[in-house]
Amino acid sequence: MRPRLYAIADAGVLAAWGISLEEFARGLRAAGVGLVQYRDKTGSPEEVLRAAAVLRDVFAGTACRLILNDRADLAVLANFDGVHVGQDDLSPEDARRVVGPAKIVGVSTHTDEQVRAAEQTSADYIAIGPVFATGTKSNPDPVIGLVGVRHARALTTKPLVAIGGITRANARSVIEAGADSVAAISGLLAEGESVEQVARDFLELLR
Ligand code: TZP
Ligand code: MG
Repeated sequence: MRPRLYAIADAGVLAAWGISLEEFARGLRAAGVGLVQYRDKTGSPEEVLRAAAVLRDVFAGTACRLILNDRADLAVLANFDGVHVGQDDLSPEDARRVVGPAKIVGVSTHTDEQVRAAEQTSADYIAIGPVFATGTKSNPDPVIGLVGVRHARALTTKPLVAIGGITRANARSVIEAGADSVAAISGLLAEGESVEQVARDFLELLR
């Protein structure tokens, strides 16, 4: 299954918007989002586990898969469905050793070379980006554009997730460039609109 929308709940972004994780997650759930990542670049391990438990509760009884950013060990402890590693985290193979064969391992890539390398691993999906300029990531890699998505598509048959600056306005073009899914962080937040409505819009325009 390759869900079209990969919603990322980023602790820092939610704090900046003054939205609780629970409220955000309830919006995603109401919209029927099928894949959610929790990303916290500053929290302690126990804080991350507490947040993970909130997500587990909100999505209980749904088929939504929950992925933890960076930390394979905490993904297991939180009973999440998988882990997402970047180029500076555990390698996909080491993450796989921690989470086991049944869980999802995703890996971030930023260049053709990294996509080629990720293709040779047991990663279940490959994320490529930043597609567009993003204010969410500190020290982002160079923007790859839709042409970078097309390159990545040609280099892997694994599910391809595009990330970075993706909004409702450009999401369709990213899928047309060959991505299976679009990941969105700040693109899910819009002044005066509910998370549920924005997520519903994404799902509708990506159908
Ligand atoms: N990896 C590449 S860009 C990015 C990550 C984690 C941040 C994307 O955030 P946004 O708000 O969807 O542009
Ligand atoms: Mg990481």
